Amino acid sequence: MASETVTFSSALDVTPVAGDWAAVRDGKILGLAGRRTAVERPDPDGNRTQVLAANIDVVLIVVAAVPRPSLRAVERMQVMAWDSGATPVLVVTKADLCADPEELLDYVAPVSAGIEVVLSSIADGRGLDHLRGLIQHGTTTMLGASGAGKTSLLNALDGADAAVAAVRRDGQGRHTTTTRRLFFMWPSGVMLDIPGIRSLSLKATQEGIADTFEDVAGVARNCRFGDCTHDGIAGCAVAAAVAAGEIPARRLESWLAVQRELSFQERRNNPAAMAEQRKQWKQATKMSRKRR
Ligand SMILES: Nc1nc2c(ncn2[C@@H]2O[C@H](COP(=O)(O)OP(=O)(O)OP(=O)(O)O)[C@@H](O)[C@H]2O)c(=O)[nH]1
Ligand SMILES: [Mg+2]
Ligand SMILES: [Zn+2]
Repeated sequence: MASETVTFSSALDVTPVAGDWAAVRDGKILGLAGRRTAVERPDPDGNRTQVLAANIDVVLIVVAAVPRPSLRAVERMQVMAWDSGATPVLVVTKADLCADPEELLDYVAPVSAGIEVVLSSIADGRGLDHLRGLIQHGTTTMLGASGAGKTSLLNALDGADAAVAAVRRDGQGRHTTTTRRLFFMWPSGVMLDIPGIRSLSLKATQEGIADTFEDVAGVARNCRFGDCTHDGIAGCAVAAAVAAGEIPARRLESWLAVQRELSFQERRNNPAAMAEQRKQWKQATKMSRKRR
């Protein structure tokens, strides 16, 4: 793998990120190709977005089997992955540490309806061949908390010693991986190792949410009112499905939480909509005053 330090022209209107295709001459990036997909999240300041990786085909959502993975985290990383344009796969790794992997798969089933789930372990090798098959045709990146086992997975998946030696850093410490790096995998495929994600704040779209919450969104189309708030009012198909045990209650809560987050973002990014909302709130307050 060729590696060199390049600078980029301040005339570029987009900052190059890992995964970008760049035109380089004399150590300088002159231009970038348009991005096919982009894994994004809000900047820490919340106003802009940060592109974590570009041109990714597969996003492995990596969670450790032990301690029990956070379903909320899986849902959020899934929204991020769907929104990027890539295909998410849930990887439950460190399966060797788990006494009952089947039970664990049942546990994550409600949050992985439309995606593939792979149980893996670098200790006993399970799932690795299957993952090699998934990553061989394009570029893959991994999303997951620090310590989830992302870099270990990359090492285990790759047969080429050189790349392994170059990345093997399997200390117990937090944030072992601090930079983003592309690795050419053996026999084929490219993987981008990125540091664990600390914050689960989202830059979501309705589409990403609908893909992730396919079960809830599908049923919601049957609610009697188009603007149904799904909080138990008459004609709500989602509330009925929860009551009938067809949709877990936490799934509905999760879905409502990301919806709220999305509408907050939309208002923040759209001051006119924010003003409109304020007007509506004011009116509602006035009306409730009048009624009294
Ligand atoms: N028992 C067991 N331990 C594992 C497995 N995979 C990873 N580990 C251990 O988990 C720890 C963290 O692994 P890393 O691969 O560094 O985690 P990471 O997700 O890359 O973490 P950051 O780089 O900080 O984001 C290391 O001590 C690994 O040895 C596994 O399949 N089984
Ligand atoms: Mg790492
Ligand atoms: Zn409803």
